[in-house]
Amino acid sequence: MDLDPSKILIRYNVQMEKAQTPEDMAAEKYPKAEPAKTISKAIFEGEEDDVVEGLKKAVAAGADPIKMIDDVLMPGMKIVTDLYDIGVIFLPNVMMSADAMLAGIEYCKEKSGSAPTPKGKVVCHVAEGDVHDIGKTIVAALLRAAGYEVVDLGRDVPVDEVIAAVKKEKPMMLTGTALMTTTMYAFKEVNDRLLEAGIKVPFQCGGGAVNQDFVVTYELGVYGEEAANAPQMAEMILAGKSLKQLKEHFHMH
Ligand code: B12
Repeated sequence: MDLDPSKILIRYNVQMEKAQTPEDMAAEKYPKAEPAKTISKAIFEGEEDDVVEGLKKAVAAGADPIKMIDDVLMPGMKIVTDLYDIGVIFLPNVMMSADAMLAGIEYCKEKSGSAPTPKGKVVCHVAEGDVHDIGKTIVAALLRAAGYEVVDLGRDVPVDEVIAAVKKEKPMMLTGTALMTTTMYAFKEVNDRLLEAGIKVPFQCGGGAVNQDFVVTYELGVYGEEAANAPQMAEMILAGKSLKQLKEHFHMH
């Protein structure tokens, strides 16, 4: 019998993966419609100018710049992080893509023209010890775009600084971002210190490391899965919803 074992002992899925370049794999994930396709490709390639150029054309053709953040820029960035997660591309690629996406967000913010009187004040920060600030930057951008004044404390913010800022600014809401399982515990400390000071501000927490199971362990915490949940929660606070109602809305039971 002239059987060739190399033809039998093949995992076709592995062979497929090897034959594809990262560019091919990204191309398969791009949305089919324009301008999302061109802009997603520009994000993947880290081409800031092309991202902004694509947005300019879309806005000139009547697209809502704020909707472009949610509908085009965020899904475009997700393609990049998904490919990073399965080991197809590496950190420098992610960083370049994030910069291109953030340039797009800046452009959309400028184009939207901010509301004359802010609807309320929100303090945003990244947990002490954590430098991952891309998600926080998106959260702050969406809040600003939705008409809120944002006091952005930046990344790796000591608990003391968060407490001092909340006392000074008296925000309607506080946000926290943590991407590492080691840094998210700072949120519990912030919670305890706020309660000690008698401040019951809703504290929405998100970021890669954070999940609902963790956030429910501290009283002021409300879990936020996506950046878009931040302006949604701010709207609910304006509408008079209590902390309990916010938790009921954002937490799966
Ligand atoms: C980019 C990146 C970096 C960049 C960060 C640059 C920057 N300016 O942010 C650099 C290169 C600096 C970096 C450094 C490190 N990193 Co890093 N990094 C990443 C990476 C690839 C992407 C993170 C990211 O930006 N995602 C995109 C953003 C948009 O997602 P996001 O923040 O989660 O935000 C989304 C939601 O969560 C939500 N959200 C976020 N915050 C909030 C808040 C509210 C209120 C709401 C409603 C929603 C919300 O909104 C966003 C969009 O919807 C991840 C891997 C991954 N795939 O996630 C690793 C990762 C986070 N890094 C990791 C590690 C370990 C490190 C280092 C320690 C590496 C090292 N040995 O030096 C250092 C950390 C240094 C430090 N002290 O912080 C680990 C963390 C592991 C863990 N679970 O603890 C990860 C998961 C990689 C891994 N798989 O191991 N990193």
